[in-house]
Amino acid sequence: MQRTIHGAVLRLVEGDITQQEVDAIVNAANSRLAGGGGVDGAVHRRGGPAIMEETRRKYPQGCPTGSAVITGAGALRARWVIHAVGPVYRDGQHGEPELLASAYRRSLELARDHQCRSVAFPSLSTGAYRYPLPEAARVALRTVIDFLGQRRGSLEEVRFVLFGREAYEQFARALEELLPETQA
Ligand code: AR6
Repeated sequence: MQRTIHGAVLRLVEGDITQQEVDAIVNAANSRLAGGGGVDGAVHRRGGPAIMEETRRKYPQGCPTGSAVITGAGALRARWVIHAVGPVYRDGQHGEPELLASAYRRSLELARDHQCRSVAFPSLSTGAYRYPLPEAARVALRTVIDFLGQRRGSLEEVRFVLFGREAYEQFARALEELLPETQA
């Protein structure tokens, strides 16, 4: 499924973020940038030790929740890895939507600032951090749509790589609500 926003493509695919051939992939990191499971585990396993070495060297203080940092991509097909830190979901009343939107926005800014034409995101915070998928999908898509609408810069494609059919369907439903096909 895809939509065009001010000439840029917003695309939803089902798949594995580490296999994407894009300028930058986004990692679902933690604020210590310490590595972990899920996307983070896959990124460091497939990308090799160079990514963690660079992360430790450049960002020894870690990265606050709602922000992101960038490194090279080691053995991955992408050129860059953007390590984004989404919020741990509690009840939705502790600033989670704002922090999640901010993690996406900062990642998009980093991609643009590094002249990326394409960037691929996983669904941040919806695994170990337990953000409910339908709500997370709405926040994620709205943030990307706003960004592409306002200040696209170099970006020609923003891709969401959803892990499994269910995640894909949730994102597809949210995108259809936000940008119905007839208006796209
Ligand atoms: N490609 C795309 N999506 C994936 C992949 C993959 N290879 N693997 C999992 N997902 P998570 P979080 C989906 O837990 O919730 C780590 O330990 C998954 O189904 O990776 O932001 C970090 O170190 C889910 O929908 O990230 C942090 O401590 C989504 O990606 C913490 O987990 C995000 O799941 C971050 O938690």
